[in-house]
Amino acid sequence: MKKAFITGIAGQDGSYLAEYLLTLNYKVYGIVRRNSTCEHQESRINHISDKLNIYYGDMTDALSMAVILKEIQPDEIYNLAAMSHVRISFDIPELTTKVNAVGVLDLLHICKENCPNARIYQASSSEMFGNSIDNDNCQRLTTPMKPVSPYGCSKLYAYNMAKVYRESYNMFICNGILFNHESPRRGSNFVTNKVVKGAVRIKLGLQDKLELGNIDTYRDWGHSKDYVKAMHLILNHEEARDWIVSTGVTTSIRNMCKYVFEKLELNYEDYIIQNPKFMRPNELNYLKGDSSEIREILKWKPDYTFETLMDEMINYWLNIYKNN
Ligand code: F7E
Repeated sequence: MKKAFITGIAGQDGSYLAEYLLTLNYKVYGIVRRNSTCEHQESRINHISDKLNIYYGDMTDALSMAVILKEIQPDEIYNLAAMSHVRISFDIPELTTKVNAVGVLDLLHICKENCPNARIYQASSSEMFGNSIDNDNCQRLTTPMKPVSPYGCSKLYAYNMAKVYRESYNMFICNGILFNHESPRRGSNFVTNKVVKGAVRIKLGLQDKLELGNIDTYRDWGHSKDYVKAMHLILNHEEARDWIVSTGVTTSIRNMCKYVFEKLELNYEDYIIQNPKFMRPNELNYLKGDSSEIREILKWKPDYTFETLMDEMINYWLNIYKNN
């Protein structure tokens, strides 16, 4: 039985990955942070909690991480823990750096000392590209990385450090550069779930307006369930290298709003208002990833389209509110 260790196991990606690895007969371990209100902390993994091995841990606590990894000796490590909200990273840049950058350095070094043969997946992000874009309007591994947020900078540090440890110590470390990926389990302060939840609440008469920031940016949105399968393929390939994971389809936030509201027979323009509170000091305007390598070499392809992803999220929120 292979052993997998997941940081961020209680998050959107961590919970889908844990489910997927259980179906592949892995023994799954993970860490969760201590939280003063524990009620909702593990809501995404409660349904499989009896099959998981969960420890308290934190990316900023290298001592506990070293003890846990020495004991478990995992075959595969998926580092999905992060302070993942780009706008909030402007408010808490230091914590963002400690968790997303220094925390990853600690993890890599702990692995080098305690479990050097473990295969390590680092959750890298399309936010590392900033506003860099190739002539064909795509981002790929060779596109210059010029982040425009504390979050993007922290992820770029970790990305480079993962490569340094791979090349210096011959460790099996891979970066998956994932473009935006969503699901009903997405936090509702990210734009897709915020819009879907808000539109459903408006439809049901529970809310009048929806306040957003800049709706003229573009994102390449996939489904988290498809993307965690890519993570597993990446670690099980013969070569340790970096990959782009994306749909190759880009949609503006405005068009996403239009789609969601129209599905609910509403006109988005009647309900959306802009609030500077949700604007960022600097913005990444356009993302569209070229994932041809992972499709050709690892035979990965997403099952969901933008439309089926949004439809699943709409139905999720309709069910939540209709059953309460
Ligand atoms: O924003 C705009 C916002 O917060 C998308 C994370 O998973 O993907 C995610 O980062 C766009 C931006 O995702 C609101 O300005 C408008 O242009 O859903 P988001 P993100 O910043 O792209 C990358 C790949 C990651 O790695 C990150 O961890 O939507 N927008 N109005 C808004 N965004 C939010 N959150 N809230 C609004 O009210």
